[in-house]
Amino acid sequence: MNLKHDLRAVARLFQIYGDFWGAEPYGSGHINDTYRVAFNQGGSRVRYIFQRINAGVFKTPAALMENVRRVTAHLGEKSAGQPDRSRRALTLIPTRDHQPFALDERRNYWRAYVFIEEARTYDAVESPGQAFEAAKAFGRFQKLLTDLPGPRLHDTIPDFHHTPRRFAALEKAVQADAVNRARLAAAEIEFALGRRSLCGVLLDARLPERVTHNDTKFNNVMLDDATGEGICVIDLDTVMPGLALYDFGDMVRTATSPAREDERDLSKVALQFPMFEALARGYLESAADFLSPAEKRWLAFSGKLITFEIGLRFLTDFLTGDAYFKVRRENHNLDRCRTQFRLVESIERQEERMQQLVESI
Ligand code: ADP
Ligand code: GN1
Ligand code: MG
Repeated sequence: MNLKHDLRAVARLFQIYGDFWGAEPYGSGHINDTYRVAFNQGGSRVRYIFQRINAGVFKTPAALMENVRRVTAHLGEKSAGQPDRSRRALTLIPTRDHQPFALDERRNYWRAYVFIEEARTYDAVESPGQAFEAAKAFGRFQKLLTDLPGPRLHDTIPDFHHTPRRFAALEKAVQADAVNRARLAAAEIEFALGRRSLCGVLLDARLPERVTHNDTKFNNVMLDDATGEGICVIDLDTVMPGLALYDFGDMVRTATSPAREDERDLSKVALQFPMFEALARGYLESAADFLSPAEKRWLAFSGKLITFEIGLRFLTDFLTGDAYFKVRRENHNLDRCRTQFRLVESIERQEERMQQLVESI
């Protein structure tokens, strides 16, 4: 296979023994370049995940990797002694000079992880059972990090979930209309601009800062093939100080509708109440004892806010020429925006019932 990068050369930078076997692009993330890389170690095939960190998105990769190193070490300690320890937290492979990341000749930043076998991610949720397991895993992730020793983690992307600033960025993109696409998105622009009042609600609610994941989309948790358990939370680039509700909100965004994020048939996009119920129950099973009453009060709302926020980001990226999210077809970011806004509408119709459910748990 013809790869963009020389993975064999990259592999030599890490403390991995045995013979390079092969590498292939892997996963469907929007940000980094991910490869599955195999080695022959004593006659067995052993696999790793290699990732080139997107330096356009992450301006301080060394600080980011410092966060990842601290967080994975802490989670690893917490699962010490458990049977499947190396499948329950990401394990970083150090470089030959004992660093958590390597720089190649072209100044690309690379990291390597132990490959988690017999588990997988899903781009769309298939059952309430999956939603429950994913939410329980993300809740546990937050809980295990409540006692992460100091100092405060780095902000890998400042204001990542600052919805009012995301809204302002959209307004600016609409005004500039740099690639002449506003005419293709008139309805979506109107939808967004009409909901300004949503943006500041959580910021005004005076909720506690916690260590949060900030990108808890459904395909960022691995489900065990045999048991279905949410065995490992992955994609730790945005683990940083944040609100617990950002994480719950992103679960609602990605694990209540069975449609893919870029589905073009919008009739498939809707919040399915049993999925929401499973998420709320799964999340609260691990997080209820550390969440404050105020955080619980805004759980149902957070889904609408984060869905709206990511919709704003897709729309902004569409209007500015797809500089941020990877796209694979024409109008891809507009399609993604449309599913988000359709889901916001679906949530608006069910909000009261969602709120009642959360209060009853
Ligand atoms: P991105 O930031 O681009 O979304 P991810 O870290 O989520 O990148 O990785 C992309 C995909 O690679 C994931 O959805 C998952 O399927 C797979 N993956 C990532 N890390 C591992 C791992 N340690 N073991 C097995 N699969 C992994
Ligand atoms: C990106 O890396 P990935 O694909 O898991 C993005 C998230 C968005 C998501 C939308 C660092 O997540 O914030 O919610 O796409 N990550 C970053 O699918 O911007
Ligand atoms: Mg991902």
